Amino acid sequence: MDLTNQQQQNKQVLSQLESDGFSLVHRLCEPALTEHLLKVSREIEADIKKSLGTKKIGIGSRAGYREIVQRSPGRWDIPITSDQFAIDHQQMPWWTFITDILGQDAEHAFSGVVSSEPVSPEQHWHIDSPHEATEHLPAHAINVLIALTDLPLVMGPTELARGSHVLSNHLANPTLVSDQLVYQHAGTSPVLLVNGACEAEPEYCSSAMSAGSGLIFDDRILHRGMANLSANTRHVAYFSYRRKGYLPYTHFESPRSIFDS
Ligand SMILES: O=C(O)CCC(=O)C(=O)O
Repeated sequence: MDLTNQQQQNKQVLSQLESDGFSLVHRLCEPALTEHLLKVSREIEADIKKSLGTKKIGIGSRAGYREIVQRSPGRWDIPITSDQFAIDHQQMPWWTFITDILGQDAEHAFSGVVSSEPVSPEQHWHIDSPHEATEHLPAHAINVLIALTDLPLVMGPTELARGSHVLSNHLANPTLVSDQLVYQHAGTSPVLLVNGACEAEPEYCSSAMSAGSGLIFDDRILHRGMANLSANTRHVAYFSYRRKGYLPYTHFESPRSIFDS
């Protein structure tokens, strides 16, 4: 039986996710959906930043609040619930990728917007959660990152190290330290993953994205947000999903709220 174009494209995305750890899908979202996500993101971000006011906030999930984390200088992560976004995940154009990878009972873990201000620097390389076993298992969590506006290279899209979702296994490679992979650490880089081995350093991949494009990636891949060298804030919405039974614990770790008295 011949596969339709759509089926062929889906197959290619799944195969790239398995081999490279990521796939960039052009025009994943219709313009109306992209505009809606941008509008909600901007409104919620403005409210949260107003409530944050002059409260002290450091870098990283432990130094942030439940409602806002500064992932690196000038790069703000604001969680936004499905209700706030007013979306049904099963109706989203990426849902079939999620269930193909994580199973029909895949669960939404969290979502939000990452906004990097003009002149915010590039991040340190990091993964979003560590491997769970010595052998390479299928992904336990997948992220979908949607460009909410056109995102030329000068605005600093996400850069990924091709195939590093396999090489980042600290249980298989005793030279790797889990916390230094997950929590941004200046010494972490793609070459670290192959130190002492005869393998080539993973290729660095970053690409301009048009509004509505989606970057789908394995939570275990080494990646970083690039510097925003433009005059405008860069907004990307993210949607994270987990295999049923997997409990993410490294993403939002601060118990405090900006609304605490
Ligand atoms: O800003 C980006 O492109 C990626 C952000 C990220 O990976 C993070 O903050 O953990």
